[in-house]
Amino acid sequence: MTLPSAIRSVHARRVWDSRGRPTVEAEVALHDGSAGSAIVPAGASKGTREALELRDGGDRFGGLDVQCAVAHVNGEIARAVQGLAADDQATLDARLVALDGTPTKARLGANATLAVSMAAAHAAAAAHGVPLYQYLGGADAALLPMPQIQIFGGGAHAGRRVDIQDFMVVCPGAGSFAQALEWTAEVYRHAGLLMRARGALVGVADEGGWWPAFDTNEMALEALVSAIERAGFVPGEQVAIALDIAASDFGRGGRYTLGLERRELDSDGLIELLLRWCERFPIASIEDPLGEDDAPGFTRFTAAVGHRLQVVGDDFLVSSAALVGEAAAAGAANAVLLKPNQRGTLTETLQCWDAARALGYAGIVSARSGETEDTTIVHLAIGWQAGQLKVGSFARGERMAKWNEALRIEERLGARARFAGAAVFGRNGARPPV
Ligand code: 2PG
Ligand code: MG
Repeated sequence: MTLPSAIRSVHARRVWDSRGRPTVEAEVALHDGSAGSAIVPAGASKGTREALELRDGGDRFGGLDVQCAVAHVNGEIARAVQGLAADDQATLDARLVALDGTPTKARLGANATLAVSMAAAHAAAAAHGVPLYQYLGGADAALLPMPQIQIFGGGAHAGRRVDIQDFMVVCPGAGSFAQALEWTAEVYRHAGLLMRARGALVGVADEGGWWPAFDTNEMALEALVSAIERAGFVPGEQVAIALDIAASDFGRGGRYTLGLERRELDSDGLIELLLRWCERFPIASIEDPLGEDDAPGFTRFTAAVGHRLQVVGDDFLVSSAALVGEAAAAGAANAVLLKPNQRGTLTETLQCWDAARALGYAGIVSARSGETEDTTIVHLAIGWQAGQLKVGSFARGERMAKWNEALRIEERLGARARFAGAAVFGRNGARPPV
């Protein structure tokens, strides 16, 4: 007998992301007539241990076409998953992993496998007649995440105009997700006014943050504090700073080059610089403070500040349960960024979050710098009760689609909705900044 939730057909097509690059969309249709679709995002500052995104190479679109990944979905993958129950995600994803047969999804491409993994989850939610966040998290899924929202872009997302990649804000003082967005909207607006008043031409970087026209990295931090104050908020209490240093982009082997300031630093030098910033500025969270290959640096940095702020591994941990286990044993980082395309299936990403949560790590579900209108990650953040969500800035449709989706869910949950609030920074001994 065919289950109603059994997969009837899978179809993929090439669509385009926010950088105008090709990416993979998959549609999964079930025997009961339900269907779901999802689009895979793409990073620019990637960890070397991420699952492999299959690109065609050659001349077209700078070698970035995804016709091979699309063909894999429409051929091999479609045949292999037909008849599987879409609402048995673990079995479906295990089939995708086994079919690929490599440790990094190098054969079929993590973009091919993830598109199907996510589309199947959407189809399963539809078959159960509930929104995806509720399908994933059950009736308890009512925790709205603390948003991390970029105000200035930098690093690989802004032609390396400044070294640091993401200058973001979080709102530990806000009482709801909707209020955190309102506050961030004011900070973003004031940051734009401030740049214009300085004569710094205002455009936006890859994720919608203001283009970083600064002479030093510290000037960006000072401007961010000014924007928070001009918007009428108490820095550190109501609105605090979150940074993604993305240090792997300017350092290897414990040697770091700050291009903007023409400075070479070793691991200890970079740690010292970041610790000074943590003293001077109301910073609540720092992502990838050291390079992905600098585990000892991560341990030293976490020992120095991990009791009072969030230290996040992104390129360092690449959403891997195994790497989180190793990091925890070494006291490196106390939070993990969760990006499904770093692994290539939802199940493996959730395994990372389960492992991290059990070890006392905080979790931040995150978009990539190359995004689309797909809002799956919002449902993951709420359904998995991650507590935090990073999507980029407060501009551009591919970012706003996600913030607006979370707003709709908060409204739909009504009195049941809870906001993660300042408590998210309180795990693992870390406390919110004052
Ligand atoms: C990151 C992300 C989002 P990318 O480093 O956290 O800012 O960037 O998708 O380019 O890796
Ligand atoms: Mg990052």
